[in-house]
Order: sequence, then structure tokens, then C-alpha cells
Amino acid sequence: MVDERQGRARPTNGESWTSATSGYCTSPQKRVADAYLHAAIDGDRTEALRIIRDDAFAAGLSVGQIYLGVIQEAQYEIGRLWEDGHITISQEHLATAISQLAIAQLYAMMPRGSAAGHRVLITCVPGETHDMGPRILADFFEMAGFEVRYLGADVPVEEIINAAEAAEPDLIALSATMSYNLPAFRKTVECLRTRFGDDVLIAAGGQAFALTPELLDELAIPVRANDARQLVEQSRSVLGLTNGE
Ligand code: B12
Repeated sequence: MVDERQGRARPTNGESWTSATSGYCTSPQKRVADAYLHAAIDGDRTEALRIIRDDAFAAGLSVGQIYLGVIQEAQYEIGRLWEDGHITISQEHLATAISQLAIAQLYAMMPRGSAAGHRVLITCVPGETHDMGPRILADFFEMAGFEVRYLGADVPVEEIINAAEAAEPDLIALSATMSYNLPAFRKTVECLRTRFGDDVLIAAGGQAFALTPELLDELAIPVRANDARQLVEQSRSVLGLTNGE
């Protein structure tokens, strides 16, 4: 059955999640995303990666569309299916591990823009273990020709400072998914400004801010975005990069 509010298929009356979603998707991107979601939750790595490597490109999808419209969408749906009790944590783990492989496969295939001569440091805030978001940011920046330093999950604030000292980035991107990691986000911003001055360029984002956007105003965070594509566009304009640079 299709749940009109969310525009998504939802299992009802003992229907399994697979039968509920099959046949629902319309656009080529949704058909690929649905097929990928099925294979990922079934734990079928070979099939899931074949869908990304073959079907997604055959459907005319760009690398950016595959990252956001297939893999990110699948991860969001996995969260909803887990939250609604339709899949187990082990199925979430199976699928997420496959999505990490799919991203690695896309990384090897992605186009790279001309060097923008700018460097970005990307990291999760301390305590944050959701790292697929910032990892996709890193790939989008590299596609746009930026030099990327990606630290990953749950990085202590001192190590974020050390990495920034070593890399001298033009932009530091901080990612938080869980609201209970927002105090660590605030501390990280304060420590970065104490060490590098108030004009250190900080970007912030992740699902934690969907619930608390006012924190970005309170801390006067200059660069914000909802996804990787928006962040690269924002960063380019804040860094004064024009098309072709
Ligand atoms: C995979 C996953 C996990 C994995 C993470 C593995 C990994 N290496 O990443 C594990 C198993 C570790 C995990 C643990 C938990 N999880 Co979890 N998880 C997920 C899941 C299913 C997918 C996450 C993902 O990959 N998303 C896809 C990425 C690409 O999207 P994204 O993070 O939003 O990133 C994009 C944007 O937000 C933005 N963005 C992100 N960072 C930044 C930074 C900047 C600067 C900018 C500009 C933009 C930006 O751009 C990104 C790319 O486009 C989500 C569901 C969901 N809705 O995301 C639940 C979810 C986030 N998890 C949830 C929960 C509750 C937990 C646990 C507390 C469960 C538990 N009881 O233990 C723990 C907490 C662990 C911790 N301390 O952090 C809930 C959070 C609900 C809430 N907000 O409170 C969710 C929403 C599931 C649900 N529907 O309930 N989880």
C-alpha cells in the first residue's frame, strides 16, 4: 500500500516490506533506488554493486544523482524501516556496509573537476558515529576539484585542531547527526575559534540541525547546507570561486 503522506510504500496487514515497495517506483532513479534498497537490505553485495555499476548508469543517472538519489535515499529509507520495526539492526548493518562499498566503488568512477586550489577539512564532531554523510561530502568536494582531508567518525576536538593545524584548510566542515552530540559541536566551534580566530571558515550540517537550526544562528555559522551538492555550491560562493575555477 502507498502511504500518500510520505509518498512511500508501507507494509500493511502482515505485508512484508519487500512486497509493499515493489512496483511502486516510477522514475528511473526511483526504480534504481528501489532495486538497490532491496539488494542492500537482503545483504546481496554483488547484486547491489552491480545495480550501482551497471543499472544506475544505464538509467542515465549522474554520479551525483547516484550518491544522493540512490545511496543516501536508501540509507534514509533503511532508517525509517528500522524505526518502524520492519527491518532489524542486522539488516541495517548489512545494508549500511554495502552502501560504504558502493561509495568506494563510485569514488573510483567519479569525475574530478579541475583543481580549485582550495582545501577542505571534513569531520564528524566528537561522539558522532554516523560518518556516511561527511564521507559523501568529501567525495563531492573532490569531484569539484577541492583538496580534501577527511577525518571520519567520532574525532576528539584536540585531534580536529591538530588536523586543521597540519592541513591549513580554507574551510572546516563539521557533521552532527544525533542531537546529543550538539554540545560537542558547540565546544568544537569554540575551540576552533580560540585557536584560529573568529574568522576561521566553518561549515556545519547533518540531521541534528534539522531539529535545532537556531544553534547555527546562535554560533553564527557562515556555511550551512542540507546535502553535499548544496554544500559545495555554498562553499564555492563563500570562497569566491566562479564557474570554471
Ligand atoms: C547507518 C545508521 C547508523 C549506523 C552508522 C554507521 C556509519 N558508519 O555511518 C550506526 C549503527 C553506527 C548507527 C548508530 C545509531 N543510530 Co543510526 N542511523 C543510521 C541510518 C540508517 C543511516 C545514516 C546514513 O548513512 N545516512 C545517509 C547520509 C548520507 O545522510 P546524512 O547523514 O543525512 O548526510 C547528508 C546531510 O545530512 C548533509 N550533511 C551531513 N553532515 C553534514 C555536514 C555539513 C557541514 C553539511 C553542510 C551538511 C552535512 O549532507 C550529507 C550528504 O548529502 C540513519 C537513518 C537516516 N535518516 O539517516 C539512522 C539514524 C540517524 N540513527 C538513529 C539512532 C537513534 C541511532 C542510535 C542512537 C541507535 C542506538 N540506540 O544505538 C545509534 C547512535 C550512535 C551514535 N552515538 O552516533 C536515528 C536518529 C534519530 C534521532 N535524530 O534522534 C536514525 C534517524 C534512525 C531512525 N529513523 O530512527 N546508526
